[in-house]
Amino acid sequence: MKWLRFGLVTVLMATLACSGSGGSHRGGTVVADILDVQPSDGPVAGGTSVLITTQGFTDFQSMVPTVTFDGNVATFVQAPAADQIEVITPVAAGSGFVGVVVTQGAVSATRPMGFEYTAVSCSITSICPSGGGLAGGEIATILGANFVAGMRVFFSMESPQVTFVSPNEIWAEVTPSISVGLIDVSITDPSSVCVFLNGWEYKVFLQSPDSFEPNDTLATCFSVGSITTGWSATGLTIHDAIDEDYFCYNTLLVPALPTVTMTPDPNSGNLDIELFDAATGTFLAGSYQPSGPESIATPPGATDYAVRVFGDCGAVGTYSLNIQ
Ligand SMILES: [Ca+2]
Ligand SMILES: [Ca+2]
Ligand SMILES: [Ca+2]
Repeated sequence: MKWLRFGLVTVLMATLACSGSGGSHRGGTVVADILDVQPSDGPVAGGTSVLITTQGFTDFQSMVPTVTFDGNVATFVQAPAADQIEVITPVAAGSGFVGVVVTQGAVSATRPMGFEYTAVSCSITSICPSGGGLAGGEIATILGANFVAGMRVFFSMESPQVTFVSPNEIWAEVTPSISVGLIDVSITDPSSVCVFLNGWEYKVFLQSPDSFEPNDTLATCFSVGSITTGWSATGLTIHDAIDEDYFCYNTLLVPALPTVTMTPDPNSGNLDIELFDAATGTFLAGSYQPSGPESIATPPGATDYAVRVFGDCGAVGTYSLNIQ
């Protein structure tokens, strides 16, 4: 190719020298060529800034050409030199090599296989929350890599509302389902599909508000009083994605500082706990196991404490609480 191109340039220069004008015709045929496309590859989603170097065209700075990739028009950015043009690649139908064509009036040059669209597969690393009711409607935050605008998201069906936030984050409305259980969540674009196995769980929520509500803030915590012989309750619920349960206790008269243990029912979502100084609101400690019980030993330094129970990422569930 190098020799071929050198030869073509030589012919062109010879032609120019012979004609003695700015015309670039040889034997009635327009001699124009694409000498270089840099970079020569980019993702199927388009958006790659490409510098194209040519020969045999009229000054691009005075007459902007049209550039196509596989017939799709690229977005003009600038003509940094008379024989160079910078464009943004359009979206491709799929991966593979495509022809690049520069057209300026009646003059045109083609570089077959001048650009390769590469399939960059997306990946999903987490979905938050990780489950919800059969009615759907939650806006799930999907984190991962290589997301592009226009991607389609599938839960039980295709999500009707998808928001591209960044190459690492997409928001998507969860679709309804007629059956409970784990499903795979997938994201597709024209070039690839990425799947998050068991990415979403449809559940039947049986939780209803417990008898200690409302206790969603430190100020409205349910006070269990002084922990002299311990305190416990069962059948407590984080009944929806925004429920939080605060329980306050006092240690002024206790012989030893108690340990707070929250035990979720086996079918509950991931529940966590945090401990605060109830008088100042200062965060003291948190316990965030991915499943199972959470436990925090009350640290010294305060007399009024508050434990906060909440669902990770909107999780719900039934739990018991023991302060002893
Ligand atoms: Ca509750
Ligand atoms: Ca509550
Ligand atoms: Ca947990």
